[in-house]
Amino acid sequence: MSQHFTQPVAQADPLVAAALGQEKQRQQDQIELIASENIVSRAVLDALGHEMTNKTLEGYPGNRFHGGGRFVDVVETAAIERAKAVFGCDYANVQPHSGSQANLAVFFLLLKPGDRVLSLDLAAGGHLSHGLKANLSGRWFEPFHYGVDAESEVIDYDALERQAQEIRPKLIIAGGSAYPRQIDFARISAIAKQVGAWFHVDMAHIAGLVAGGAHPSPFPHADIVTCTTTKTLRGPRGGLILTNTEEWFKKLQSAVFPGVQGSIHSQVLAAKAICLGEAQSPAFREYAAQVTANAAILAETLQARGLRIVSGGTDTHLVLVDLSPKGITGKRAETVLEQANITANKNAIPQDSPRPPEWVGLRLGTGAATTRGMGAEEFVALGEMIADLVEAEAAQETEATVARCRAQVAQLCAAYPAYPA
Ligand code: DSN
Repeated sequence: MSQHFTQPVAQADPLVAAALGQEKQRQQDQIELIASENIVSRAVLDALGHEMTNKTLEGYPGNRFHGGGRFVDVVETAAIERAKAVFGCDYANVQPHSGSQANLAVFFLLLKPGDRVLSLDLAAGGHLSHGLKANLSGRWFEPFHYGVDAESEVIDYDALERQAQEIRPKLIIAGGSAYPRQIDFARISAIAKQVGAWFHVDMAHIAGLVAGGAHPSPFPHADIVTCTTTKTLRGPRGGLILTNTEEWFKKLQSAVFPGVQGSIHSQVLAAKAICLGEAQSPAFREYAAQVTANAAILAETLQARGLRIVSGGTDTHLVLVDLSPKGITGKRAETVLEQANITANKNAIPQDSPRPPEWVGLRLGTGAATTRGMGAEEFVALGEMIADLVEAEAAQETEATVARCRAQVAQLCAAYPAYPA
């Protein structure tokens, strides 16, 4: 009998099985501080590995282009209803395969090629799908970017207003990948209305904080909201589009399918439904509050050790460190942290070099380690270790510090396991 239906990956493909096993072990052995990552529940993992992956469907629940979709209809409908309940909005499309796909669908819905878009500058924390020249959004539309105040490193709303009045964009976007402060959604919405622009919030990074009540919601200020279901929302890789605007909804459905996507990822819709169900629980609210508390403690600890924190702190899960006073790049810090089994990433900071190897920012996020159960005490310890490692790297004397931190990280990982072996 063919082993197609029975053979586990360990026998079917030893090379891939080894990498899968090693990745699982890496996640157990390293403390994850990449701000866009998290650790999903066993239930989400189960859905992602489910036979539902075999099902091809286009269209929407009750109106598909293929037969046999009744059980996928159940999970897609659950995901839609839960997304609406979690984020307090009237309409949700849960099909985008990623946050970038969700943003592309919004562009397709609202803009014509060549229309002007005003979004947060990448170095100030924006996202490449908001009009980077190398991205389709920047190639086919006309992007302009607003930035942060040079002193406070918080969005300069007065400058944004002047810029919007001057360029009259069709769309203003708020949100991104590395902005650590709360965004004044009401203020940007007022600016958008003043200049006749639509207001789009990409809350990819903070969606879990919004869901858990640890960050203000972009509703009712935004016309349209996108997010990923990864990151602080702690679900599978994928995107959501949310709105209260009834007259757009039919067009939005068409903008996603067949506008920018074909068939759905059925098993991912099941995982999205699960994570959105989890986000409605009291435990999720506690998690979201702990994520922001941990980020504040981490920022304070690093500051007390003499590291400069961009904007002077954080209101979210995200802490951005400026390493320029220490004379090292983000890449060097990322590398020495990884030697000690702490994972983070180099990042641009406001006014940074356009060349990634020269970036002087280090981006840290608290979602994944908070999910493992780490709290204030552990984040103080992590802050101390990061400061020690940065100092050691700056002094080019890393061996002893890396060995000590590695041992301390091993203890933390043993105390807060990710998944059972
Ligand atoms: N936008 C990238 C990040 O924030 O790391 C991936 O989601």
